[in-house]
Amino acid sequence: MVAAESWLDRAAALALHGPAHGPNPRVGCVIVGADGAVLGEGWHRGAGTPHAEPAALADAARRGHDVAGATAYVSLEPCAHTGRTGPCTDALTAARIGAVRYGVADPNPQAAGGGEVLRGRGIDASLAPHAGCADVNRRWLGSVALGRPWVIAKWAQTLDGRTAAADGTSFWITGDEARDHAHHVRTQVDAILVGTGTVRTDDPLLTARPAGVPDPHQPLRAVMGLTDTPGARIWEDGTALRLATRDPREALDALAAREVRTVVVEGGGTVTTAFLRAGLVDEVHAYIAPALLGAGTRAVGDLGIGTMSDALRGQDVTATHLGADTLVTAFFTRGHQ
Ligand code: AOF
Ligand code: ZN
Repeated sequence: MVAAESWLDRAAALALHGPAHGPNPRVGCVIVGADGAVLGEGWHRGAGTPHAEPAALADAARRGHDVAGATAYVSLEPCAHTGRTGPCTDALTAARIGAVRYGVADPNPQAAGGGEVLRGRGIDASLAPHAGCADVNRRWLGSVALGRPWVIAKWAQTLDGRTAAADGTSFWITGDEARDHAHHVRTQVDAILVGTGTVRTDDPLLTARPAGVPDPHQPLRAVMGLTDTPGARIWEDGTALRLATRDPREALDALAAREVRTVVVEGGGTVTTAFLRAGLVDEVHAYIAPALLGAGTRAVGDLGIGTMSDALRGQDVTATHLGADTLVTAFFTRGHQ
């Protein structure tokens, strides 16, 4: 008998097939028979589509397996609510599943409580805390816990922390690979936010074009600030959102109202600094080019920090070589697991 841990590893791996963007978490489910055989597997493909458990039950049915008495390993606690689809607790009960192990409790009050519902029906359901299952939904879990979109602050800088030269030029600090990576990140989030200053100086499109090809998922593009930017390319197709505020909290509220769970703040420095000052940055992506300018625009402005012990320090740091450049990522909000 393989330990629950390994089957939950499998559930977490299945979850990763789902989209990282969208209002729902990524969830995977594997149904295992008493003899340790996999009877069915499934994952959630995004809001409005079946949850992982019904997907795994359908897979077992397709394969001609009876799941009565089998164990379902799910990366997230089965939901007990009727949302865009029916309760997974009912689907598992109807299929006469014998036991359920889930790696993370569902923090969403609308859907939570499935474990207790199943136990009340005599099914051996329990939480088996699993770091891999939590990692899959780190941003989603953070967003639910914080009650606002998860904020990734992204910028490209020189080795000495400059995002533009003294004359304002900023194209291009980093090379193709780093820029392509940033496009890939855009495919995994719900929204991109910039300030009016960036629209004026860079006139960006802010679309997701990994490998130069427009992605099927295009994040919502939002511009915050009080300055008008008529004629900018971002307004051309009429889909970008104008947020007439300089307050990061207000901007996040407006995005949350549109079911945004993850947003990349792509500057400029004024907006990034405002988010940092407000304690509203959960993750930083700094693309660092081996270039020196000595003068020019700083990636981050004054944060009101006067002494080393007050520095904001990230955790779970990664460093990825992208051509001549390096992407450093770090989390600034503790995992809400
Ligand atoms: C599960 N299995 O595969 C997922 C769950 O209104 P809905 O139908 O879109 O439900 C979304 C909520 O259900 C979501 O916020 C989360 O709490 C839970 N997601 N639950 O049992 C799944 N994706
Ligand atoms: Zn469900």
